[in-house]
This record gives sequence, structure tokens and C-alpha cells, in this order.
Amino acid sequence: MIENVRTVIAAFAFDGAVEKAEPFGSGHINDTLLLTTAKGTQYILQKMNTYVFTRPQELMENVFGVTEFLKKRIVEQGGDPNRETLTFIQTRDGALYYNGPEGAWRAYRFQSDLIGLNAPRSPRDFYASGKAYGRFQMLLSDYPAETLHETIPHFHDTPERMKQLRAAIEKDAAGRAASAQAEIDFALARESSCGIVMELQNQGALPLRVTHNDTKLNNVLLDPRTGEGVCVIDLDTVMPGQAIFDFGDSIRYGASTAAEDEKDLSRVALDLDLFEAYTRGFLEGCNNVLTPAEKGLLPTGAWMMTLECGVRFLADYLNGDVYFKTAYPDHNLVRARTQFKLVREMEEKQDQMQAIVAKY
Ligand code: ADP
Ligand code: GN1
Ligand code: MG
Repeated sequence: MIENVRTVIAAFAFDGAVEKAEPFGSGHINDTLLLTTAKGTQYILQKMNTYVFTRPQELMENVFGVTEFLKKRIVEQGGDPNRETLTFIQTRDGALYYNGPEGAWRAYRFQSDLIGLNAPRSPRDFYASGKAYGRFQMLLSDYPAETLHETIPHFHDTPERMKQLRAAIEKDAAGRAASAQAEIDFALARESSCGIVMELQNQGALPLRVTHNDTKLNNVLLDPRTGEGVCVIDLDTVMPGQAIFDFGDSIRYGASTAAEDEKDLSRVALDLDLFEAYTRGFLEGCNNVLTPAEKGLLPTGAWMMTLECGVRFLADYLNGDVYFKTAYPDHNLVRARTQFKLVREMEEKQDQMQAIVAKY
């Protein structure tokens, strides 16, 4: 492993000679390595996916700007800036990332005293992640949004994602459309009702905030001793967006009773205890600044993010798996199915979700 990345490693100003490089984490987009030096210091070295993020310089300007801003806010609040946000390592030339024949790479300190989870061990973990994501948004509430580059245009524009699905069906690049007809029908049946949030945003009825936009449970690191959510990571999609989508994407991933790629759909359901734990954490973390309109639309945000993600997995399946990392040929279709099962669950449990939100 390490032989393949020698030149990349040499480009960064690490403290000590790097002795080990091993694959790390379970993200669907970037390639992540954990580096260990002779002294035992550890770093994350990441190859940015330039199919997904076509302008790595702009991407790194965003994440650098956001982490520097967060560090100031964290210090003001008496926190530890190196623990509570990412710390990037510049290249020996003082650049934000390395760009060479091996691709576009960035590095940051590895937080060895924190853990990332792919599923909550209990509602407490999920509450903690909600609080961390809510707080993240609050810390960024006066970030100069106009300085942020739009790293992926229309990222959470669900009607636009439906159009992309239609284009994928039309093209049928991988010859898979016939085998996914039930899933295609499921998605398109909801096309006319998925525009509500974008409409309200355009009317000014929902505020644009600086949001994370990829709030999976494994994008927040927890303290294994206290159980607290400490550090929000994976800042590639920090852009102006909807708070209800940050809420919704967390619910989509973490309030499911099964993994995102569970094949047995009878195991996939929406766990309302987890939904409640997250709701409480997120609203606390946001310090209750959400408007009544935003609060009322939290369950809709969960439904929409789940539908949208299913649509994205399905479109990628039809396109021949060009966007998300997959481990086997039907992986994206399996993922789309779990999302659509959850969408159905959310439609059935709409009233219960509303009642929970109203409690806080
Ligand atoms: P992706 O976009 O592929 O999801 P991430 O930035 O989320 O990439 O990194 C992938 C995984 O690597 C994370 O889910 C997490 O487990 C781990 N990771 C990333 N950064 C750190 C860090 N600073 N400390 C500890 N683990 C990390
Ligand atoms: C990707 O990078 P990762 O694995 O945290 C994706 C999200 C999806 C998620 C589905 C930049 O997140 O939008 O919701 O997979 N990130 C990007 O698991 O597309
Ligand atoms: Mg990630």
C-alpha cells in the first residue's frame, strides 16, 4: 500500500517519517488511508474523488475556510479547536492539497481518541450526533455564505435529482432499466410531491443556512468515554442549504433499523425511538433557532432526503455505478430498495413523527 503513495506522502509536511498506510473508514466517495509515523503520530490521507468533486481547489478553499472559522468559534466557547474540528496539514509548498499524476490528495490529523459509528449502539449515540450536527450549524450561523463555492450544484434539489433519474432511465447506459421497473415506478410516483421544499425556499418561506448536507452518523466522531458527539467531519458539501435536510439525512441513515444496504427488506423500518432521540439532540444543538416553518417540516425533510437518496442510488445503478463506491453489481439497487422501504415507512408514520417533533 505505502509504496503506491510514497510521492504523495512526501509532498506533505508530516511530523516524522510515515511507516504505515492502511485503508480506513467506509465512506462512499473518497479513498481514505490512515497513516502512522515512526513516532506513532497518525494522519488521514485522502484521495478526493474528482469525478464527484470536479474542482478540488474550490473544495479545499471551502473546507479550509470552514475549519478556520470553526476553530475561532470553538476557542471563544472555551473548547479545544484541534479536537472539535478537523486540522488540515498543508503541503511542503504551502498548498491546501497535493495535485499530481496520482490525483488530488489532502491530509489531516487523525483523531485517535474519537470513534466513528456506522450504526447507533443506542438512542444515546444518535442523540449525541444530533446535538453535534445542530451545534455545527449554529457555530456556522454567521459564516459568510457568499464566500462558499457550490461544490456540487443542486446537491439537495430533489426535483432536479428526479430529472437526473429520468435522464438515466432514458439513456439506460448499463441496460438495467428493465430490471428496476418497480423501483423506477416507486420513485416517479412521488415526483409531483417532492418539490415542496424548493418552492418554499424560492418564496423565502424557509431560510437558507450554511449547512453540512451529508449528515450520516459516520460523519461525526464521538468520544467513546463520555458518548458525546465531538467533531463533525466530511466537510466537502458544506454549502448554503436547508436545516431540515441536515436533520433529514441523519434520520434517513441512522433511524433505520437496518444498514443502508440491507438485502432483507423485512428488517428495514423507521425506529421512532431513534427518531425522537435525534430530534431532541438536533433541536438542542441548534439552540432552538429553527423557525416554526422549519420545525414543522422536519419530518418532510426526512422523507425527502430518503426519497432523494434512493433516487440517486437508483440513477447511479442505471448509469452503471459511476458515482457511489459499490462492492457488488446490484449494490446501488439494493441501497435504493432500502431507501424506498424507509420512504414508505415514513409515509405511514408521518403523524407519529409530527407528534414527536411537537414535543420539543
Ligand atoms: P467520505 O466522503 O468518503 O465519506 P470521510 O471524510 O467521511 O470520506 O472519511 C471516511 C471515513 O474516515 C470516515 O467515515 C471516518 O470513519 C474516517 N475519518 C475521516 N477523518 C477522520 C479523522 N480526522 N479522525 C478519525 N477518523 C476519520
Ligand atoms: C455519500 O461521502 P459519504 O459516504 O459520507 C454522499 C451522500 C449520500 C451518502 C449515502 C458527496 O456520503 O450525499 O447521502 O453517500 N456524498 C456525496 O450513503 O455525494
Ligand atoms: Mg463520510
